[in-house]
Parts: sequence; C-alpha cells; structure tokens
Amino acid sequence: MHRSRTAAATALAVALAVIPLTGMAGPSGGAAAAGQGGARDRPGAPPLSPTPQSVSPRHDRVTITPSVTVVAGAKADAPALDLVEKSLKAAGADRVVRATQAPRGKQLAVYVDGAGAAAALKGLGAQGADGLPAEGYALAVGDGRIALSGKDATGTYYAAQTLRQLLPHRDRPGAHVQGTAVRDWPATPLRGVIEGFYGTPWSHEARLDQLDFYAEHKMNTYVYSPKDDAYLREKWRDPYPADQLAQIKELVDRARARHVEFTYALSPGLSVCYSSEADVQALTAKFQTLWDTGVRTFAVPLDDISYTKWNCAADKEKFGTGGGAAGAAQAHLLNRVNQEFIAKHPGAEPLQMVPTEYYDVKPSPYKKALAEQLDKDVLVEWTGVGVIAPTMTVAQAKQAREVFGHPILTWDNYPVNDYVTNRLLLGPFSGRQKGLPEQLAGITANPMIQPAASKIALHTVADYAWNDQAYDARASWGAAIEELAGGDARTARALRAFADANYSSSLNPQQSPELAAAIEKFGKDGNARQLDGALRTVQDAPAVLRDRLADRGFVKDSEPWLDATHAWGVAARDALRLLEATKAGDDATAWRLRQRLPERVKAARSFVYVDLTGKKIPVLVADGVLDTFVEDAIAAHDRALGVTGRPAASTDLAAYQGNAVSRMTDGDDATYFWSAAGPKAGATVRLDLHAERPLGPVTLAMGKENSPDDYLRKGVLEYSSDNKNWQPLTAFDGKAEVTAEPPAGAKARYVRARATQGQDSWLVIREFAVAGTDEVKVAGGPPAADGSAQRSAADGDPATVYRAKRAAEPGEALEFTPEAARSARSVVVLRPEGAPAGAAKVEVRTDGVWRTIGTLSGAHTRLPAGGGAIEGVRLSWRDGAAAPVVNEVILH
Ligand code: LTM
Repeated sequence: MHRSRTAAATALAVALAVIPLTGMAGPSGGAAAAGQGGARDRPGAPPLSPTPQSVSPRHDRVTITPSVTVVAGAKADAPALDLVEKSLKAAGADRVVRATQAPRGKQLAVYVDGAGAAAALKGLGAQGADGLPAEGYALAVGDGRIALSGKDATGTYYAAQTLRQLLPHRDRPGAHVQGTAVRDWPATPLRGVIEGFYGTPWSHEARLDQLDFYAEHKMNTYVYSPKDDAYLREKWRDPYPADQLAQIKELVDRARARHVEFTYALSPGLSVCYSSEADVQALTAKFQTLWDTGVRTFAVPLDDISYTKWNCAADKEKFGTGGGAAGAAQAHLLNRVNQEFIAKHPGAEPLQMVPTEYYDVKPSPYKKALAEQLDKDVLVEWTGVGVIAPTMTVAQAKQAREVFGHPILTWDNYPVNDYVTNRLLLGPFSGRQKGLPEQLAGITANPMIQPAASKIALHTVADYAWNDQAYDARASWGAAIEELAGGDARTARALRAFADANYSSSLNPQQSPELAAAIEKFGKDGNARQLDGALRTVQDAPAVLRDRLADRGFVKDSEPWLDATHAWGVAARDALRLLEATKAGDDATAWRLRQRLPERVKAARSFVYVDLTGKKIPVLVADGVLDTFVEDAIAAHDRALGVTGRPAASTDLAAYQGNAVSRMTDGDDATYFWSAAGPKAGATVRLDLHAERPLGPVTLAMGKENSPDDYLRKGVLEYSSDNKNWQPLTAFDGKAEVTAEPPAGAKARYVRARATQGQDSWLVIREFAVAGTDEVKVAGGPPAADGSAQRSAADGDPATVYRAKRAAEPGEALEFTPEAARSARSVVVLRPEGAPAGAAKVEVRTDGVWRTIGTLSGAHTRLPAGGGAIEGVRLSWRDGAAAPVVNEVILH
C-alpha cells in the first residue's frame, strides 16, 4: 500500500473535476441524478458508512440467486474477493463459485476488477475507477449483475466493503437488492487510529477486533503507540520477548489482510542521546525486528518529553541549548533513521514523527529547526491548537504546514480519555471544519482506554475523514449507534440513551443533550409521564445492553458507567416522583421519596473505574444534568416545605474527576471538592443559601490528609444579597481552616471564597458551611448524640438530623423558640422513615400558653397550628420513648 501524498492529491483534484457525475442509465433502468449517498438515496436502506462521495440510485434491482458466480480479474485483491463471497453468502446465496467467464442463464454475476468488471460497469452506464484518487472505487448493481472496480487493491477492498453494506442479511436466496451506482474515494490519504494514550494498553484481542472495525469503516491506519508499553518508551532499546513479538506479527498480518497499515511508533525521547551512534543503531535495530515481522510504516513520537534537558553531555556539546538545538538534534536523529533505514528498505512508507511542540502553530526556534533541517518527506503529527483541540480549522492546518514545513498528519486527541479517566466520551467527532482533510496527509484519532466503547466516536471519525463535505456529526453518531445495535430497536434505544448520558467532552461541551432537552421540556409542559419514560430508558439501558448488545467488549469496557447510569436513572425517577408528590400536596410520599434520595445519589456516585495503577476513580455519568435534576427536585421540596435547605454550591473551577463541588456542602468531612487545576486570581467557590437570611459563622475547611497543600493560599470570604455587590467578611492567608464571624445583623443570600492570588496547587474544600443565626433556638432534651446537634432539628435543612444520645426520660421535651413569634397554619415535624407514631405530644405556645395540637404520627407529621402567633413548639416525649430522631420542625 504505497501512498504518495502528492500523487493522492493530484488524483483527488482529477476526481473532483469529474463531479457531478453524468447519468448512469443502464439498459433496464435509467439512473437518477448522482447524490452524496446515505440512506437518503436508497429509501429504506441502512445508511452507507462512511458516506460515499457519490451514489446514484437506479430504477432496477438484482436478485440474489441460489448460485452466484464471481468473475475476478487476474489481479483482483484476495481479501476483497473473500469479503465479496462472504457477503453474498450472508445475503442468502447457497453457492458462490469463482469463474473466469460470465455465467449463462439468470444467475447473478459479480465482477471484481479486470476486463469483466470494466465491461459490466460500462454496461450499467457507470464510470470505471480510472481518474479516482488512491483507494477510490466504482461499484454498480443492476441488470442482473454487480461490478466492483478499484483504483488499486485497497479501492477494490473498499468496493467490497460497500457491497457488504448494500447486501441484505438472510438465510435463503431470493433477496432483492436495489440497483445502485457508487463512485467513491477518500477525502484524505491516511485515516485511522493511534493507540497513543496513557493507561492500560489495549489487549491483543481488542486490537484484532479494532482492525476489523477499521476495515469496515475504510480506515487504513493503525498506529501502535500505547504510552504504557515499556518496550516503546522506557525500554525502547530492548528487544521484545518472543511472545510479544509474535502477537505484533499477528496484528501486522491481520492489518494487512484488512488493508490497514500497521504503523510501529517507537518513542526513545525519555533517554535517547541524539548524537549517539549507538542509539541510532539501537533504534534502527529495533525497527529491523519489526520490519522482519512485516511492518512497513514507522514513526518516532517525541511528545511529552523535555527538550530543555539533554540525556547526554554529548548532545549539549554538539547541538547547544534551547528549542532550536532540540529541533536540530531531533532532525539529526530522524534524518539518520530516514536515510539509513527507511530509504534503504524498499517498500517502506514515509517516516512519521511527533514533534515535542505538537500542540500549536506558534513559530518558535524549535519548529524552525525542524522545518529547515528535517528531511522533507517525513510526516509531522500535530494535535491542532491545544493538546485537546475543541475545534480545528482549515486555516490552522495551513499554518501548521507552514510552520512545521512538512506534510501534517493530525494526532487528534478525541475520544481519548486518559486525562479524564472518570468519563466515557461517547459523543461524535465534532468541531472539525469541512475542507480540513484536503490540507492534511491524514487524520489519526487517539481513542479511549476502552477500545470497544471507542467505536461510537471512531465510527464518526471515519465518516469525517472519508467524506468531510457530507459529514453531519449528529447523523453520524446516530448511525454509529444503529450499527452497533445491529438493527435491534431496543438495543439501539438503550445504547443511544447510554451514549447520551456519556456525551460531553471538550469537543461536545453539552452533557446529555437529549436528556437535558427532555428535562427542559418537562420544565415547560409538566408532562411527567413523558419525562419518566425518558428516565426509565436511562435506568433500564444498562440491563438491555448487558442482555442484548452483541459487542461484549463494549459492555465490559463500560461496566462502572453502566452501573452508574442505572443508579442515576433510579435516583432521577425518584426525584421526578418527589416533584410530582410535592406538586400534588402528598406530603408523606414526598418526604419518603426525599429521604431516599441521598442514598440513591450516594449509590450513583459509588461506581469506580480502576486504572492501571489500581487507583479507584469514581465515574461520572450525565453530570450537570441528572445530579442537577435531583438537586432541583430537593430544592423544590424545600421551597414547598418552607425551609431554605442546603446551600447550592458552585464554582468556576473544573472539578478533578468525581470530586464535584456539591461535595463541599454534603456535611461529610471525608468527601471534598477538588479542583483540576491551580486557581487563578479571581477564581471563586460560591454558596447560594436560596434566600436572604441572617448570616451565622462561616466555615471553610480546605486541604486533606494526603494533599494538605491544596488550599487557597491567599483569598477572601465575601457575602452578598444580590450576587453582584459583595461585602468582605474576612481575608485569609496561609491557612487551610478558615472561620469568620459576620458582623451583627449581617444578612446574605450568597457567600463566596475568592482567590486573591493565583497558585499552582489545586484546591480541596472539604466543607464550606454557613451556620444560620439562631433564628430558632432549640433547648431541652434528650441531649444530642456525638456528631449530632439539637439545632439540626431547626436549621432549615431537612437533610441534617438531630439524634438523641439516649431514650427520653420522664417529662423530657425538646423545645423550639423562634426569635420572634410567627403565625403559621401548621406545624410539620419530619423524622426518618420508620419513626414511631405517638412518640411525642406536639404543643404550641401562643400568648404565653402551651396548647397540645396532636401527637407525632410517623415520619411525616403535619398538625394544624390552630391560629395565633406561635411563640414556641414543644415535643414532649412519651415516657420510655426510644432515643428520638428529628430531621426538622417547621412552622408553615
Ligand atoms: O497528544 C499527544 C501527542 N501526546 C499525549 C497523548 O499520549 C495523550 O493521550 C494525550 C491526551 O492526554 N495528550 C498528550 O499530550
């Protein structure tokens, strides 16, 4: 598969010159106008993927006869022929025979390359593959025959892949196939995947499976470059153990049989001495062992190394110091490899390299040295502007070519998740401008640590790289899901819900767009049944996928995310029920559901991904959507109860892994918010108390045992009523634990901590809390157990609990005294599920006189207050009542 960039570009220009295609009418059916073909052009048929450059539907069809003859040209590609035969059998043919002549009678004939295919294409009014770029092909189906012709062997193989998609699946002859003419070619020469992430490298089986997948999607490149394969980096000089080399050979063979170029990428940069003769020999010797297994494409990635530090004194002496010296040193080494290995191995593809400055287009001495000194035929890899480039434009690619002075192959860091191992990135490839592929030698995508789960995104990468002009990210995403679901509607629905719940990334900033839209719609039309349907799909998706998804690797890869998706679905459905019960005034049901939610959320947050080092990382699913929905439902319930509830936490800092900002208000000192970067001056973490209220002491507990330095070094605590005008509370400096006493009478709805200086260390906040002023004083007994407080029973937050230390003694009572007498229609007492009825008499004091209004009835008690301004509420415990537990006493 020798591909010359210039030849490909010229051929592409020729191909473009022949569009639009002229009519392709055949004797038995006129051709409709040529179009960019997905299912649009073939109603009822599954979309062809990647979308061909041109598809012309015909008005006839062919029948899969019991016996089909394949007439192959002398040089027809063997894997293409195998695939054609397999596809015909899968379409119902009992017998597929090979012949050199066309069959007699009504038997279906399939022509693959050679004079037969050329004549058949002509007979069907279709152009041949001449004039197409490398890997292009022509395919026509109609008038009792099928013809495939490739520009080259890979082109023929791709024609066979398209035929595979056109043919139905059935177990007996007689299927009809709609007449079609396809003329197709890739938008860019190299298209594929670079296994280039940190973390657990893919298994051998997964790699074999990936190679099949790439072939089906017309991707022709697999770069073997896992960062945590020691023989590629730390031990780059060492030869492979025999078993590992045997596996590589198996991959190389499989790749060749699938028209995928296995690219071997060796990264010596951690220890190489660029000027050392011995290291040049070590590098080329290692390449030679790979050449002997059949590898024909080589790369030398020099990313993620230091170029300000030499690995040997000789380099400093020879090249000097600074970026320019590093560029010269790398060019020196690579040119030797290029001239002494690549050039001396006929059949070797152009050398590829990853520069140390791979992530921008800024001119620099390093890039200048590479541009001027590196052999011109070396391909330079580039990640776009940014390591993870949210967008990539034609202009940037032109700049990259200019500044690096070499053909550019993108190393696109999507859907790689090694820097966010708590996430699966299941959204489509997006933000890449149309026209980009033409500027490039190719596109390689760095996938997730999870190979099978990467297939959704990789399907879309393949679509874009083949035909960027026809690319529609959402449509391609939908097609990827349909394909993985294998035509099963239930599986497709479940997979779509799961992918939607794991959608967001730097390329697709919106998390769970479909679920978020369903929640938004519910906010407008209140159609709970409809939202419950959507949430139920989310809740059930994991079980459906575990049960029905044919790609078992996908299920295995996704385990903790599947668990979390189910658990978030359960939590969100309870939250929806809570909203509905609250709306319906069904207090007892609402309170029961409300109490379940913290456990539901805890369960949803409990699932972990275990990384290469054994570290357990809590996974995120539908974050910012389902967790927010649950929080909003709780807040709505609080409003209905007439309490302020737990403050809502927010920040402009990204959270590190699952350490979400809500963890700093969960009342648990063992959990924390953890920023994913050092705060810059002006960064804030904020509390919204939901309503303006008198401000009690504010506590900010930062740092944690194994990262004690992760606290705001210099900052200020501030409060505000309108979230705009802020009053200083206290400034702090060099302290991880900060408390501040507000001035008497201070009222606020918002409290924030603001960094007044930037810092490198990240930020941990274990708890950020604002005590109310004692709006309601709680006194009496029994005393609270350790770790609990009586005032939790009247702090405005039903999630905090007063737990008595012991059973009530005779005559003991818990008394609540508001700062000022209040009128209220009822007294509500909230207690945990299972709290016994009759545990206390409930009394109110009006005009200085205590009056019994009823007894506690269970977890939820609402008693009419009986008129008058209430000066106090008393729970007089029944003699011998078990140690009381109270969430909240509310005057409402
Ligand atoms: O992107 C490049 C060239 N190098 C590394 C990758 O190995 C890594 O997978 C990605 C994402 O973390 N970032 C890199 O810098």
